[in-house]
Amino acid sequence: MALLKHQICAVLLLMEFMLLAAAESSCPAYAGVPGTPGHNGSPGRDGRDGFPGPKGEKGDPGVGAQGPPGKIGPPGLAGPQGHKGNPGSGTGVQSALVTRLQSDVKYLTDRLAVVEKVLGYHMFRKAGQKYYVSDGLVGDFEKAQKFCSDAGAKIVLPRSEDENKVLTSMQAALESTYVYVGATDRKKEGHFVDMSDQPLTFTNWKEKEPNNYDGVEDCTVIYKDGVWNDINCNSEWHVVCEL
Ligand SMILES: [Ca+2]
Ligand SMILES: [Ca+2]
Repeated sequence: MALLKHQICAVLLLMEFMLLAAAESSCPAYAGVPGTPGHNGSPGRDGRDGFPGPKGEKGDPGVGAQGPPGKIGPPGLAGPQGHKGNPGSGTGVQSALVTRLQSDVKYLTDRLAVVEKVLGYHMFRKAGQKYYVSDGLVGDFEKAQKFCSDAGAKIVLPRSEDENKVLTSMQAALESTYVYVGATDRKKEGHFVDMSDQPLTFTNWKEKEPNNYDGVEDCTVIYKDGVWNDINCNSEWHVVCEL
């Protein structure tokens, strides 16, 4: 009996609760009479700092006058020694290189001009830095001198044993008994000089030559065997020039 009483009470309480919930959600509310405004409250505490704002625009340059220079400061301490630098490439090195290249170009240009001239002759031989050239011309010493001078050259004159051998081989190719050599003693008997009136630095006189035979031998020729002989300048022999 007591149990039934408790169950009935629980059901009644549940129904009351459901009626109250339904009333909260579906019954219209009625506004009461507005009350009087309250007094202002006390100021709140300071808030936290805000985030930084965006960066402003760059300002105009100042117009103030430049102040006087300051005093020279004390010398600083010497720093540690630096690493070894790369090879320099300054204007001094470049200038020296340009000068060297210009010199090389001039040398090659001059040599090329000589070689081109040499190629215009019937026969030529290289003797050191010189070239011996011939067109097979035969004439007296004056004619030989003019022929070579007109070619911008001089009558051949060996300056060493090697050059003398080159001329000898060329003489054999020309099938010539004699070839004029650019040495004379026309200005001073017995004193042979080259075509620039300079003393000879190399000679290859045949034994007992120069002998100025009959007192008329002031010019020079080279034999097939390479030895030299003074001879009459009016006799005609092969002409070889040197460039
Ligand atoms: Ca003589
Ligand atoms: Ca002689």
